[in-house]
Amino acid sequence: MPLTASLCLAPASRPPAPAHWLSPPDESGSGAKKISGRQIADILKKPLTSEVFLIDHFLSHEECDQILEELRFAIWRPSLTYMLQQDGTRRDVLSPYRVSKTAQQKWFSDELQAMVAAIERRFGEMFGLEKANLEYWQGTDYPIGGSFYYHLDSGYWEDHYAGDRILTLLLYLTTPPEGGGTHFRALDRTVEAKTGRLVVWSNLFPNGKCNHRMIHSSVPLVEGRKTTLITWLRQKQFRFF
Ligand SMILES: O=C(O)CCC(=O)C(=O)O
Repeated sequence: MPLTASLCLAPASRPPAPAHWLSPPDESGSGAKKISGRQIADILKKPLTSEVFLIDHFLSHEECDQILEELRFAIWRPSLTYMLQQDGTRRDVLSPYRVSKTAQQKWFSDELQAMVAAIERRFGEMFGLEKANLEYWQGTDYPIGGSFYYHLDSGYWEDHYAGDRILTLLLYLTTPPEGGGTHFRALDRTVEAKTGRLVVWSNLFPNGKCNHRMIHSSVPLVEGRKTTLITWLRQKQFRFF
């Protein structure tokens, strides 16, 4: 059953929260590779252009299952796209270019909040990134045929208090048998969606300007289920706790 079809706020029974979730990579058996973490840390020091990094098994299958279970209790809404309007402003609007549902972090359960906090600690340990500069997480769930047409994740927030999006950090929680990958048109590269895979890319040139070569899409889902967690690293502090 697709995730979005089985949402409820007060389930009769819910699994207990994992006691020790997301242990450090070396102990978890998740196979996360520190070497790749260093590569990502390098982007933060000196942004490389047109690079896409993968870390397979960043999350174990069990961790993904636990997140998926908790996402059932989030509130899902049709995904919005930040688009230029006729009056010259940009707004989040419903659009045929994006067919999916989104759960904003503010609607995550306490258990899921703890899980994403653990992921952020791992980002900190592996990549040395500043968690206060991360946007709030979003869960995304695509129906069969669902997709997100080619777009850029940066270039819209130069005047925002937190600046633009340096990095995109996308976690696939499922492995669709067909479709559902992420396609980088200018790089001629498709990243397949695989359970536990983290894909990270740099959106900006070293001078802070948008790198248009990072245009990408979520490829239409043909079979199975595609559910992801995504966040973005801003140039400056985004969250004030
Ligand atoms: O899920 C994907 O493959 C890409 C998602 C994406 O581009 C986005 O949410 O901005």
